[in-house]
Amino acid sequence: MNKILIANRGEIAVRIIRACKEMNIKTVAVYSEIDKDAMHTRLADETVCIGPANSGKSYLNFKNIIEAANITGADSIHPGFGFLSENSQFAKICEESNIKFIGPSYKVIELMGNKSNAKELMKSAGVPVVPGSDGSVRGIKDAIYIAKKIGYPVILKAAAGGGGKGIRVANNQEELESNYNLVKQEAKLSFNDDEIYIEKFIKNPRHVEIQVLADEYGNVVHLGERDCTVQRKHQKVIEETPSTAIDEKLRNKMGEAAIKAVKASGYTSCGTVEFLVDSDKNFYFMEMNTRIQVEHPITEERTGIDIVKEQIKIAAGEKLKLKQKDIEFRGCSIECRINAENPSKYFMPCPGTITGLNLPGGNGIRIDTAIYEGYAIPPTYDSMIAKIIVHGANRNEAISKMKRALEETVIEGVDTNIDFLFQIIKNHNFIRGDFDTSFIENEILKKEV
Ligand code: MV4
Repeated sequence: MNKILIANRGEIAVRIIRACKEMNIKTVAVYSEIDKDAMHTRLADETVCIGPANSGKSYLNFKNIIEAANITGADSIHPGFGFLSENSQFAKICEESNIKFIGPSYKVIELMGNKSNAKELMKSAGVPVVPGSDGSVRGIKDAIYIAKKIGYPVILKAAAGGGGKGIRVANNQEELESNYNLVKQEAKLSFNDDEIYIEKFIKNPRHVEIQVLADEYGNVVHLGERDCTVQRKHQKVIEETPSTAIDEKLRNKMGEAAIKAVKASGYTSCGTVEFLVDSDKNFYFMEMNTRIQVEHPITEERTGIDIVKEQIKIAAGEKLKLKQKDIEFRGCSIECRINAENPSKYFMPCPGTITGLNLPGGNGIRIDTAIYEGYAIPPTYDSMIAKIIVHGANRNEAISKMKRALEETVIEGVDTNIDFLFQIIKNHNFIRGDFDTSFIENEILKKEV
């Protein structure tokens, strides 16, 4: 690999450019008209404007991105996360254009994109799944029959969904009958695919995911878990590793299940296997994310492994040098996502120019960001502007570091969620590791202000 085009923006584009520089790989940034002065545009060796601010016409524009790769002689494309990262059609077009897509094959992206098919495959591979329909539901009668068998409450999910879009809970048959059509309509509208599946609703679960690396020769390792239970409206807010919900024994079991999932699907590249963990410590496969994720740095801090470099080496056809027994898990790492938004106004995004900036530093603190003083955060893209990642010998130390880091942080000119993050970090139940997916709604938002 000689030259990588990064088909993304913001902190992940910067993260990838940095990995390339350390590997002596040339970089091409693509940017929309509004991102002319963005950090990723400034850091890359070459830049190509791929269209107007609207991401449909720029960061999602297949034709312009492929053309940018051809013009600059880039031999590969890193999609980052979001945008084209899980678009199997784009991955296919890269392959047909003789450009290496840095990620799994388009066939695996397609397979995992249908959550119902992915679940069936996992079930047959012996990975634990939530009881529910065998594949998709055939009709309302089928749904009622399955719900009776597994017992209420049940959850209806769009097969093409994921990450929280197109899901609804039904507590009884009446709710099932009304929600069935609603989810089908939502699925049709959002994904142009009205396939849905049904499963037992797990109350107050934890979201625990396993990071994996798989090369093109069948070598697979897992890099432990991330606990992403602290979310608001399906947006992760704080992630940590290790999870306070699992112990060494469960980590090994979930790691082995994740490796099984990877091998059963022929997955290559870095990826994440998402599980729900219930209050009795049972775990169930949810979905697989076929990309590098926002929260990958906490795994890097805890294992000392550069996941983006590993991902690039795998795409270049190298063999994984890492062996499972050599992977060590050290201390605790926590990430806070800083968003330009106003928590007291329903978390409304707050774009604007950064007039003053002081980012934290010192022992055990890492900042992944693409902002700088004077930078104008455009209103066009998502509001996440920085990630604070801490690493400490244990969870208490990591929490202390995060408190200090949040206190040191000054971002002027736009509203941010820094005070909101601080409320979570100092919350008694958070400190005790006692929370589930309802934590922000029930413990933070109901009680304060
Ligand atoms: C569930 C569930 C309970 N039971 N499935 C939400 C997004 C998607 N990734 C899966 N989701 C859920 N699936 C069963 N069978 C609860 C959720 C869920 C959730 C999961 C992880 C983190 C936060 C969540 C918030 C609400 C619901």
